[in-house]
Amino acid sequence: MNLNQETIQKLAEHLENAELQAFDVVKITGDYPDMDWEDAYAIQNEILRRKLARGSKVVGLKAGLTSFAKMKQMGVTTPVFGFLVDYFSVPDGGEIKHSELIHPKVEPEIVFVTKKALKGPGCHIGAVLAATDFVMPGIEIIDSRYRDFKFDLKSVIADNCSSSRFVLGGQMTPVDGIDLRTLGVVMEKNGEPVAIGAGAAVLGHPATAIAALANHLAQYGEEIPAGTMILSGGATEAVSVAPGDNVTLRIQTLGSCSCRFV
Ligand code: 0L1
Ligand code: MG
Repeated sequence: MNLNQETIQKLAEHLENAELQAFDVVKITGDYPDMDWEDAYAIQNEILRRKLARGSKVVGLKAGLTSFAKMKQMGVTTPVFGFLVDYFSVPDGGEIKHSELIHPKVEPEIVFVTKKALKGPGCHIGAVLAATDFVMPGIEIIDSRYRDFKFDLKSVIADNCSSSRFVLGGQMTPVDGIDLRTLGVVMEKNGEPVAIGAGAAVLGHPATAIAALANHLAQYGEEIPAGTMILSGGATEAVSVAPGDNVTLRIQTLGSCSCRFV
């Protein structure tokens, strides 16, 4: 690690204030070019610690930047991982106040819920599928705290990977007998398809993103506990939304979910 604890706390407060008060900031590596990967996750963990201290609960985890479309959109080559807390959750068909966010975008995701713990290193898609209770559709609402979504990977990790809100819905679908790679994904904005993809867009198979998360946590001696909900990453590029927009995600076999920006 290159940053001291005081700096980590200061940067966590800075980024969390930007999230809670909905203002944008410039990427933090501009002022702290020596920040390393451990520092980036330490800042993210400090943001989590602050939220837990105020009574928030962790309700899931996420993998981000897992599709080739997203990697290309953001100019990066590696996935990132973050946490989801209770107030990020929006009911299916629910409203999201655009004014509480900075510049939200929506992503269509295949969501996993585990029934057994997953532990790396060496976690692979076979282990993930065996440990999956069910999958379902999820819309992730990302809202980078960085001006115009301009960042580098370390800045994004520190910012909890742009996590902001999510909507789950559709059918709780067991993975036996379905090929997650070939499931069609259609995201509509105001009734028009705006992003179209398939499960394989996420690292070739969306379970790969869950295995990557387990292998990432193993570096810290942690695992994915049984009963964890995990967003596997956008299957297409993220799409900007404005007040008044209705978003519906349809995933073949898994059903649909929706939300409205007000
Ligand atoms: O969930 C995601 O793929 C987002 C990761 C962070 C980068 C971004 O804001 O697009
Ligand atoms: Mg995402």
